[in-house]
Amino acid sequence: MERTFAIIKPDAYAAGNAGAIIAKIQESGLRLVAAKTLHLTEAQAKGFYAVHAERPFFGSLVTFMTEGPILAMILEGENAIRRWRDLMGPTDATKAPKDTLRGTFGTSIERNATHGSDATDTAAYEMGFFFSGLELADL
Ligand code: FUP
Repeated sequence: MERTFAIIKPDAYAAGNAGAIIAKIQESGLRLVAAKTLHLTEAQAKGFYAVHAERPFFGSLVTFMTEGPILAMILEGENAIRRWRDLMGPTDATKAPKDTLRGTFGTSIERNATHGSDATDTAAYEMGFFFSGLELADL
């Protein structure tokens, strides 16, 4: 059993697509362990994406991620990290297959609807960034 961290990003949340994305999660057999809506501050978005701080798209990415509310989630299942990334599709929504979440709900490489951790170490870090041990006890 594995857990991963997922976000419904401001574009998909504002467009009213959170419900459809959660339905896809549940159809896939992944378990929605925890979820909360929040509106990231600039400092929080910069902290979350610190690994990309030197990249040319960093400023624009932070502006996008703070433009409105997001839904932060923890998903659980066998191979949850891989399965959630397969459901999302590739980073660039314009190149993502139409049966993926990014292909369906995203519109560009930046406005790509969803986030998912890419490995066990980043999943652990990202879950801890958004959720406390108290919130996850007994889930
Ligand atoms: P992913 O793991 O698919 O979310 O992609 P990355 O970790 O490479 O990138 C993180 C986020 O940065 C992407 F979701 C969108 C944004 N990004 C851009 O805006 N432009 C780029 O050229 C690459 C990534």
